[in-house]
This record gives sequence, C-alpha cells and structure tokens, in this order.
Amino acid sequence: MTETKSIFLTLSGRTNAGKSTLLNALVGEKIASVSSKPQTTRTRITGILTRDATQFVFIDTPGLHKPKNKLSGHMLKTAQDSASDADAVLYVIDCTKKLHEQDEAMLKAIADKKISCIIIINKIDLLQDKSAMMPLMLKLENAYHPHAIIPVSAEQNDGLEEILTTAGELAQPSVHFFPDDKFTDQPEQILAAEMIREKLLRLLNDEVPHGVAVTVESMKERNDKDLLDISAVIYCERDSHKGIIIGKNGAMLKKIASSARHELEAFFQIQVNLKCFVKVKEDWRNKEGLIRSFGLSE
Ligand SMILES: Nc1nc2c(ncn2[C@@H]2O[C@H](COP(=O)(O)OP(=O)(O)OP(=O)(O)O)[C@@H](O)[C@H]2O)c(=O)[nH]1
Ligand SMILES: [Mg+2]
Repeated sequence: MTETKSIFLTLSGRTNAGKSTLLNALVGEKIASVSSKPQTTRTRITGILTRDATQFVFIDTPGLHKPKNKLSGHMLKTAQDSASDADAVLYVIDCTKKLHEQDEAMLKAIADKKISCIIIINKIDLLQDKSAMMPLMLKLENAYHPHAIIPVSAEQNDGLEEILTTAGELAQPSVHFFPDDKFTDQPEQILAAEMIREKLLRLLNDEVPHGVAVTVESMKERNDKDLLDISAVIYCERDSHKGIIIGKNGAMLKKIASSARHELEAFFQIQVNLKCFVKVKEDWRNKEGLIRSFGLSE
C-alpha cells in the first residue's frame, strides 16, 4: 500500500496580495471571496487538495493590515496566529508593491519560529520585465532564508505546479484528515453568504461594503422541483448605507442578488431562488457580541 502524506499550509501575507485567488486556483474551486478591495477575507478558510498519496490542506487567512475597529483587530489576530498552527507557510507578496514593514515583521517571526516558509511572489503577469523581481527575490533570500521563493500568477494559474511540488516535498507521512474528494470544510451556508458578500464588495464603493455582514438564514431544496430557496440577510452599519445597498427602486439590491444567484447556481448546480433582506446594526464592527454572532471572532 502507498504511504499517505499530508501537509497543512497557511496562506499568509498583506491584504490584497492575492491569497484567496491563490487558494481558489490551487484547489480548483471558488471557495474564498476575491475582490480588489482590501480586507476581503475575514476568517480562516480551509481549502483541500488531494493529489495521489498527498493531501494538501490550505488555510486562507485575513490579510495583514492596520486595524481600524474591533472586527479588523480580530482579523489581524487570526492572521498573525494562523502561521504558527501550520506545518508550513505560503507567504504571498504582490510583486508590484514595495515590501511592507508588516511583511518584514511577519517573515522574521516565521523565520524565528523556524516554521518552513515558501515565499510566493504573486501577480507576475503585471510585470513587463520579469527580471525586475530579481532584487526583491535576492533580498528575501538573504534576509529570511525561506525553503523556496516561487514567482507565480495566481490569476493566470501560472506557477501552481511548482508550489505543489515544493510543498509536497515538505509533506509528512500521515493519514488524510479529510475525505479525498472534499475541497473545503466551509459549511454550505457560509459559502453562500460569502458569495453574496463578494458581490457587495465588488459592486459598492467606499466604506459601505466593508461595513457589511451577510448571514444565510435558510437554505432548502424544494420537494416538488429542482429549486434551492435561499434566504439571506445583509447587515449594514447605517440607514444611509441601507439606502445605497437597496438603490433607486431597489436596482442595486437586484443587481447584487442577480449576480450572486448566478454564482450560487453554478456552484450548487441547481436553480436558485434567492431572497435578500437588508437590515441595520449600528456600528456592529465595534460590538463584540455582534461580531461573534456573525461568526467573525475565534
Ligand atoms: N493581475 C493579477 N491580479 C491578481 C493576481 N492574484 C490576485 N489578483 C487580484 O488582486 C486582488 C486581491 O486578490 P485577493 O485574492 O482578494 O487578495 P487577498 O490577499 O486574499 O486579500 P485579503 O483577503 O484582503 O487579505 C483581486 O482584484 C485579484 O483579482 C494575479 O496573479 N495577477
Ligand atoms: Mg483574501
């Protein structure tokens, strides 16, 4: 019998570096929300890929950022704590940005704790001249002695095989902790809520989408036809935000719900009837009880 192996890898890095894009690309399924806005990911998200004898368990985390409220304080703590729990870290850096002091502090902490680290230089599709990343790679190599540095484009599925080969070398003999055909441990209601929140992040601007939480209240397949009824609540922080989310004659909410419904139908492979309600919870991002009730503190 072939000996099975497994490895837990935390995806760590600054907000917007492309961690969730990379998670989705590695697993081959859209599990984590992606947007061009900072602080998209709020909690840990597990993605699983089983290749032959090896099971890779990827933990996506909130990006490193400067916290502005209690919610983002929780997010930063999750991000900082998650690296220590893994067998290895995939530290993602956006090659079009300057190395941030939070990158340096985190990479040093990982090196000091002797956690295996693979540095991923992401978004190389945006570089005209690929040799432009050489000084950064050299600096990272000399300062942190990572296990490897791998340039990739998560968005274009470029460099993913090299990540799997390199991470596979670090996998240890072990049982598989998840069934081999499973690609996430996220409950379906959370996946659905995140798909809706992603559309809010993509379609709204400024502070409004950052102050939004989405809960799926019910999700049930009809007995008499192939139809999945989903009822969701979009919580926002102010009456004025509620007005923006609903839009003139309900146009914005319709757009959000329709875009989310398309993705839900593709993901669950069934026709979806989605109902979204908008409610206000004043300043919820600074209220521990509400943060907990939305499942956003650990
Ligand atoms: N051009 C290009 N854009 C990318 C690539 N990877 C991610 N992006 C874009 O970068 C933005 C941020 O991507 P995310 O995957 O949400 O980044 P993240 O690191 O998970 O961000 P947080 O959840 O806020 O920590 C999105 O607009 C992505 O489409 C890439 O390889 N190339
Ligand atoms: Mg993310």
